[in-house]
Amino acid sequence: PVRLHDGPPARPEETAKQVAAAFEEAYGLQPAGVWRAPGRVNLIGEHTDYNDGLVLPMALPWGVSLALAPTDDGVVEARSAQRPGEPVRFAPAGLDARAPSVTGWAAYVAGVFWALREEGHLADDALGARILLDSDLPVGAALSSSAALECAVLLALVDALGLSGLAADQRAMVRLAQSAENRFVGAPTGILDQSASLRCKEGHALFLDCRSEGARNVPLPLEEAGLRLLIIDTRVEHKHTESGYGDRREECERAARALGVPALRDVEDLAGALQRLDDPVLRRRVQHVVTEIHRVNAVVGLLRAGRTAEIGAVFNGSHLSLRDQFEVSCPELDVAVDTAARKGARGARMTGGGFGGSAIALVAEDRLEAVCAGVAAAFAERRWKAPDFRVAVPAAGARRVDW
Ligand code: GAF
Repeated sequence: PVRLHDGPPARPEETAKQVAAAFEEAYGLQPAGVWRAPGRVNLIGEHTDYNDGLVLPMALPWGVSLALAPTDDGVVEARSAQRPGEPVRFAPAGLDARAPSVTGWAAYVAGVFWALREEGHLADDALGARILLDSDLPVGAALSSSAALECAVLLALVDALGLSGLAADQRAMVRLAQSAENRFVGAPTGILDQSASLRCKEGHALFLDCRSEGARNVPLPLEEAGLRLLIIDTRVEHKHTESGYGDRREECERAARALGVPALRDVEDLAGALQRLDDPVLRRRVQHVVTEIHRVNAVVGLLRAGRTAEIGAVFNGSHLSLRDQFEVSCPELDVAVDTAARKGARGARMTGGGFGGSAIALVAEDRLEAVCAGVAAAFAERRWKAPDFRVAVPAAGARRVDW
């Protein structure tokens, strides 16, 4: 039998207690608190966020837990349980986005300090911090480990420093975390991941309009419908800083300019728009974005009507569109999706940016074992790395965790 990844995730309170103890041991002082920000899967609405479109993510029970204490020595020292013996130090007042001196995982930490200073929230040059973090999210699996890290740092600072204006404004928090990623780390992402990490609710998906930033928490009663949401991590690492993601974004912007609309969200007559574009590549990109936005509305409609199992068919359509029109899938994602469907999943699709990472499959409880076994066998036949399986439930957004 195929074993699911490590069983259920650790209880956040248990993790918080361990992270606080590790913090005290590393720094010899008490943290001001422990905060936790989750990763996400996007149920539908892929590559629509930077086209001002609609998305429907849910937060995962896996995430980044982080202990923090502010200091007045002007230095941030950060440690990660995943990189023992590698503390990173930087002075927030000396950070420069044009000449980044902090790289790797710590760039996401530094990016948040940089963005807070840039927006005028951290004027004091003497402000520093001690940070210790622990993550149970795989890196490069398209489950949003970077946004979870940014959001954990941001929420911890907002809370520990009493930045009440920001604390009361989730949209501003999202934009700040996005600016850390876009302008400091250099990955041109939209607002999907940070919104999911900060704004999701337990038991719900987040129906987000990326233009107005208005959002609703939509109930997602998977278990009640006898369904499981399976995450298949292909273990092909994806990165947003590499060219594919930026190229797609640029193609969408070019198509919107050619069509004379502010964003592809504004294309009303798809057939007419396709006729007006000469470039077949741009036609494919537009076809995906416009139909994907319709698919988000379709899934929300089905959920509201209590027809939960039927969202699987819409997942299948989304995957084909991402594979053939937007061209961001890869052989491992295609095999995971096709095999899941053949073994009885109600639907499956790649999730996140693509070019590797994870697929999601909606599976009836009694087909779970067969789907996992089928996908594992299909990967083994091709001599690919064994995929990693997790069953996800819609979890809470970022919060302080007391124990
Ligand atoms: C990545 C990005 F970070 C998101 O902003 C979004 O564009 C997604 O890819 C594709 O839907 O996760």
